[in-house]
Amino acid sequence: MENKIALITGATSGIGRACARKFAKAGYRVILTGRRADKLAEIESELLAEGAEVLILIFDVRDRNAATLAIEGLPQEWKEVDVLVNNAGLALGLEPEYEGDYDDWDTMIDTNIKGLLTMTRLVVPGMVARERGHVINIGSVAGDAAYAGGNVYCATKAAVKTISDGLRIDVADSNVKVTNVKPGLVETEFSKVRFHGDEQRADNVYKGISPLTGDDIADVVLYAAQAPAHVQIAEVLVLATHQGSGSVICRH
Ligand code: NDP
Ligand code: 8X3
Repeated sequence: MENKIALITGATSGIGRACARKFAKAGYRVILTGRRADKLAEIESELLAEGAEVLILIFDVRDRNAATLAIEGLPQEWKEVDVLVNNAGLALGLEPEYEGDYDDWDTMIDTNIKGLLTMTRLVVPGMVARERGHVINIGSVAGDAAYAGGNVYCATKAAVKTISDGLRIDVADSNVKVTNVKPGLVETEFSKVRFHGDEQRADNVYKGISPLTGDDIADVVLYAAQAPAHVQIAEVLVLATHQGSGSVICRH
């Protein structure tokens, strides 16, 4: 049998890029998506040099037509996706809800909720028809409880939890599995994006604590993907050791 195929959204950086490396190393053929063509080309060359099979797709998950064209246009030998890692996502801003930015809200909702749903809608029918597959959504500790300034971002990740639970119920009569991986503080481009490029402010988020890395989360994602056929890892919360919850972080 051919090696399994993993489709990872948001593979240009952070958790998605780490998943791309781990899945490729584990022998998966990887389909990597994102908006930044240069970053995708970089990771593609790196993985090709290591002998992996890689296909890159450049599109914005908010653009339903582009996503549809990309998935429906997959070459025949790449169509049977075994694992969909719905990772593409972001936070924008940390303002109180009553001072939030309308555009930031739209971007988070359109990416983290609607983009994830679009990818699920495009890929899961094939999984159900083939009687095999696994959707691994990257949720967050932020979806468990709101924290100061987290409001809309936290709501999008709470939605990821509910959407994961809903899908798990809807595919329970098939062999398709659904996992929601909920990381805590992971040092990636996440905070730089959240603070609109303010590196100093982004660095402060990880001061005085050993944060998780993209690799730490990729290990969990791969573990869930490789669990035996009868084992469905439904949800995993992964925190840094000195993090008690979304809002309790002990800095030394
Ligand atoms: P990064 O900013 O490093 O990576 C985000 C990835 O998402 C990039 O590859 C980016 O690619 C992609 N992306 C963002 N918007 C879009 C879009 N509209 N269309 C396609 N791709 C998009 O952050 P992380 O790796 O930390 O974040 C990955 C996921 O993990 C997110 O869902 C985030 O909410 C979640 N998470 C992160 C935590 C953290 O502390 N870092 C903790 C908990 C959850 P490009 O810009 O090239 O399109
Ligand atoms: C990302 C983790 O705590 O910054 O979802 O929201 S947090």
